[in-house]
Parts: sequence; C-alpha cells; structure tokens
Amino acid sequence: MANLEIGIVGLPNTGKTSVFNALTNAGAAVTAYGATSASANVGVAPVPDRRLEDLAEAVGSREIIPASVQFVDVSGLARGGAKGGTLGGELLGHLRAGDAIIHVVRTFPDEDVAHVEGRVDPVADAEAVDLELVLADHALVERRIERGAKLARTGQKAARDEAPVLERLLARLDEGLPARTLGEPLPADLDLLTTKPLLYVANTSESGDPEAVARLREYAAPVQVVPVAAKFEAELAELDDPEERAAFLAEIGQDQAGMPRVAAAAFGLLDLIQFFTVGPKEARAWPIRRGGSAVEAAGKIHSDIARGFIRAEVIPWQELVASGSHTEAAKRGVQRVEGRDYTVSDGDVINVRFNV
Ligand SMILES: Nc1nc2c(ncn2[C@@H]2O[C@H](COP(=O)(O)OP(=O)(O)OP(=O)(O)O)[C@@H](O)[C@H]2O)c(=O)[nH]1
Ligand SMILES: [Mg+2]
Repeated sequence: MANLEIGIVGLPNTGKTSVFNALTNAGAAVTAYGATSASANVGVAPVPDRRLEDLAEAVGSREIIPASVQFVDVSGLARGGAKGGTLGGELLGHLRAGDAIIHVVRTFPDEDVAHVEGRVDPVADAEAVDLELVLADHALVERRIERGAKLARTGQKAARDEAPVLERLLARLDEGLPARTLGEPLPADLDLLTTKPLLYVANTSESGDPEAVARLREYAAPVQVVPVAAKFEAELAELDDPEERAAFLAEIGQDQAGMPRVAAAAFGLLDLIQFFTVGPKEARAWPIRRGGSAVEAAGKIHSDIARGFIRAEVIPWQELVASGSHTEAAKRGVQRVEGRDYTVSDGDVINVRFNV
C-alpha cells in the first residue's frame, strides 16, 4: 500500500519506462521505437531511510517497512496531444489523480534510440510537454468558465465569485505559463495539472551529460532536476548481488542509486516528513505532511487509533537508537508524553495509546 502516487510524463522514447523500472524493479517492457502501449505500468518503490535501519538494529526489529511511493508510467504523450484530445483518457486521468508529476526529459545521445523530432534537445522537449500540460489545464478552465457563466445566470453566487480568478488563470495559461505561476488561491476542486508539485528527471547517459543537464536546470528553475542514468540503473536493478551493484555505481562515481534519490526528492517535493513506529515485530516509517498533528499521525496508522486517541509517547529517533529500547528511553527521561494537538517532528518515534 503506497503512501502517495506520482504520474510519470515525457515525450515518447525518453526513457519513462526505464525510469519506472529502475524505480520499482518492475521489469516492464521497453522499446526503441516509441511503440506506445495502451495501458499504464503501475509499481511501488520504497523510500529507503537510514534512520529506520539504525532503529531496527538498535531495538532488534525483525522487519523494516519504509515509506513508499506509487509510480504510474503511462505511454508517451505526443506533441499536440492535449489539443487533439489524445491526452484525454487514460494519461490525463492518471495525472490528475496523482499527488505529483515526474517529467522525464531525455539528455542521453544514442543513435540507436529514435527521437520523435529526430534530434536530442532537452529544453525544447521539456517545453513541448510542459505546453501540453498547460493546454490540458486551459481546456479544463475554459469548460469551468462556461459552466460557471450558466450557473451565475441562475443566481449561484459561488460561480459568480470565482469567475474573476478563473479569467486571470485562463490568461496566464493562454501565455503558455503553468497555473502555479499565478500565485493566487484557486478553487480547491479544480484538478489542475500545472499546480501539482513537479520534478524533472534528466535521463542521462552513464557520463551524466553535464552540459545538457545544466541547460535543463536553467530552464526548469525553480523546479528541481534530478539526473539519473535510467538505462544503466534499470540494468543495475536486475543484479541481485548488492556488492556487484555497489561496484557498478562506483564506476559512474555514485554512492547511491539515482532512484532512491528520485523517490526521496519526490517526497521532499510534497513537503512530507516521516515518523516511525518501532517494536520487536517491525520498524516502520509513515509519511505525514509537515506540521501534521499527533492525532493525524495516529490516523495514518489506523482510523480506529485516531478515534480512540488518548496520548502519544514520543521519542526522538536518535534517543531510541542510543537507548536501545522504549523502556530504557523512558528510564533516561527522553520519552515525552504528548496530546492530540502535538506537532509531529521529522524522525519522531511515536507510540499511540488509545481506547478501543
Ligand atoms: N542509451 C540510452 N538508452 C536509453 C536510456 N534510457 C532509455 N533508453 C532506451 O530508449 C528506448 C526507450 O526507452 P523507454 O524507457 O521504453 O522509453 P519510454 O519513454 O517509456 O517510451 P514510450 O513509452 O514508448 O513513450 C529503449 O530502447 C531504452 O533502452 C538511457 O539512459 N541511455
Ligand atoms: Mg514507456
């Protein structure tokens, strides 16, 4: 069960499925001709966290359960797709339903892999896809304005009130700019693509394509670009031996596979923090929005636990690692008792006392 869902977009043949495979170890088919398949690849990737491993070791937990992200890889989006309606259906649905979007941009030069435009130009590619997303939102806002005009005539105040901001939004989209640049609160039920948290993944060759990545960064700023050698890492993900994997990574000067970095970046993008539940059975990470309360944390674990909430026993993770057990932590006075409104800190180990 994944904690959040992220849609993967990009031009055909940019390596979306390779990125997806490296992220999820799913082994979906990749093709060199942009042979787009109709259905989506769906897979779950863990967000590894060193703290969780330290906790499990200190306390002797039998199992480690990291937080997870669900990725949905849908087949390539073509230029003009939004206008022509090919961005309708499945792709749009997945993207609108997700919590964030990963936009894969090809920087790797490879004669054997066809490019839809016959050349590799990461900034032009990124612009083309970004424009498709803007156009899809444009269509959505236009429909909303039309519907709103009808409702306003029948005297519905809400529809009348939101009309000015929708017009400003439409003008922004008309300029080809994403809705997030408007900087105004928008109607909450407006499912825009271009307000979603966004992350670019530069799909590089093993050399890392520093020049192309730098150009893409300049275009993308302030949005983050995470470079990943997807094909290389997808091959890497197939190796069972961790030592062999580490040796391959060292060869391209990385100490960590790119994909955990992508998953972690996606996590940061959504401004999520993690709290932990730790016992002999398992050490488990739970994501929660920054600023979330103890009772919200309880609700992540189970709605019954939130309903019956009495108090939260909280130990900062380092203190539990140093103590080796909850009992010892309590003896040392590093365990606090907090109420339902307590604001959870990143790395809190939480034990909720509740009524059933
Ligand atoms: N040289 C090189 N080739 C890559 C890299 N990433 C992907 N490829 C190749 O590019 C082709 C397309 O990769 P996919 O991952 O299927 O691309 P996609 O974006 O999912 O393609 P569609 O779903 O058809 O739009 C395959 O032949 C991959 O092996 C890379 O980093 N370097
Ligand atoms: Mg694909």
